[in-house]
Amino acid sequence: MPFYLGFDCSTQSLTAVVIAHDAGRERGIVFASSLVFDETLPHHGTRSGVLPQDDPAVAVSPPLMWVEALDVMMERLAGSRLDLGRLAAISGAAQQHGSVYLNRSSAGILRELDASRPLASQVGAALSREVAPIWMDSSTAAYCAEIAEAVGGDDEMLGHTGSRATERFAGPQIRKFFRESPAAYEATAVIHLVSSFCASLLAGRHAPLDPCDASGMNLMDLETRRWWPPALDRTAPGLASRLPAIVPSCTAIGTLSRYWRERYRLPPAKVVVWSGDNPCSLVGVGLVREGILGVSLGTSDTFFGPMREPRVDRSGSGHVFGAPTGDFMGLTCARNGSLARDRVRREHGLDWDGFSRALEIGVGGSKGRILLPWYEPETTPRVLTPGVRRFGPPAEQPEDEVRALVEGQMMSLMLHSQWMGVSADRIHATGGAASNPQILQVLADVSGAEVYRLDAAHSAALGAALCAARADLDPEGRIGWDEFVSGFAEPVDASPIRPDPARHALYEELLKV
Ligand code: XUL
Repeated sequence: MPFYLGFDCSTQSLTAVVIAHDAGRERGIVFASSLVFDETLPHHGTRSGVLPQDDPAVAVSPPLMWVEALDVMMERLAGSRLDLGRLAAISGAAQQHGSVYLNRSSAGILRELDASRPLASQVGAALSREVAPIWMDSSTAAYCAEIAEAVGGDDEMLGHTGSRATERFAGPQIRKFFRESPAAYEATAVIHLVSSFCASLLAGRHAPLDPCDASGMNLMDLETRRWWPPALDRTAPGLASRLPAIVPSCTAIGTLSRYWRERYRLPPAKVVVWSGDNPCSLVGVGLVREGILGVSLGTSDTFFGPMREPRVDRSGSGHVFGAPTGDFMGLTCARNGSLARDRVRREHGLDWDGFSRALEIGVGGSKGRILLPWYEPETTPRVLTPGVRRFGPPAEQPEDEVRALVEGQMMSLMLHSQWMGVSADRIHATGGAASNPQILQVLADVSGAEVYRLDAAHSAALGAALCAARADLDPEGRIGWDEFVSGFAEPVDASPIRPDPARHALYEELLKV
């Protein structure tokens, strides 16, 4: 049976997952390994994968760290007991929005990589910028405003690209580079996202982007899945000739270059276009048709799901990206997730068991109390002045406050995801707080959907491995995605958490409030 390799080059680590898949019933994960950049490659000087800066708004990482990590991970794979002769295709996911800048020698350097020398010692000479701005950067507000105004306003940008001009997106980052380092921009021949940069290293030539990751740049037209000329022109001169092509997701774009075949005795496996981590996670947690939504309950809470049509969030806080299935995905992120749950828990002197008990004994609907926990400025809805907002009668017991908080969070997530126009009968929940059944019960009651818990530890890398398999086994897409991912993205518990109809009716009323 063939093997498929998926990487996930995230902010803090590189993960590799190998699956066995032949489109039949026998399938599964046969290898998984992660390396944490700060620990394995400390000489790059990163903290949590990011280079320390004086200006807190600036977030950059060294691309050579990702290059070296790929080399180390391939060595690990080659040293494993896996029969890598069976490796048929490779793809990957990467943190979205980060941009990598390469010079005119880069095409030759990628083509001529010498298998006797480490990758990073050769690729350094291909960069026109030593650092890559990443998704945590928030230093481009002025450039976002310039670009938005020049294309005809935020609504125009939103309507075409799926997001308003967004600080962490690659387009505004590119404009900042062009305006602040014009000579270095001039010396730049190709601008990659982290995903297409990594794919280029594997294929030994400049790789294209897929529409999912390209939609996180404020440069691609969602309808046509092509670069949107007005945005290119207003972002930086000569940008069209510096961007990679866009090809459909799960497309084979070449074969593993001589460097990898000679250095690690790997076969000439197909290299499949890489994508962003969120789109790959969508596949990795089984969200392959409209009607299933995902909720990731972590430091921040994220609501995401497939959409057949590219509907956009006119309020400007949600994003629409492409999905690897060829559809679209909506994503809404609330910053005050576990952060707020932890604050309320500590304020009432509760441990997590106590927090769960409080949720259990509290009354559904909290007797009309609603708590909006904006301890930090909030992205969804946009709240610039932080502070907790309370409505209804004052809390008498800790459980009043705990329930009002979790209900407020879940109602807010539902309300601010309505723009996706997706009615979900099923929610796949992931993230640390998804191990708490009482929180998931509130989610089920508020949404009216059945909630399944999924283990998403390696979901992006798994999604990428599934895309690699898809490109090799079923490039025409004859097998339904549901069937293609079954056996991989399966719920942890056999039975879901079901909504209570009476409580759901109550929340429908409260949502109006
Ligand atoms: C999504 C986003 C992050 C990065 C992190 O818009 O900025 O989720 O993809 O990896």
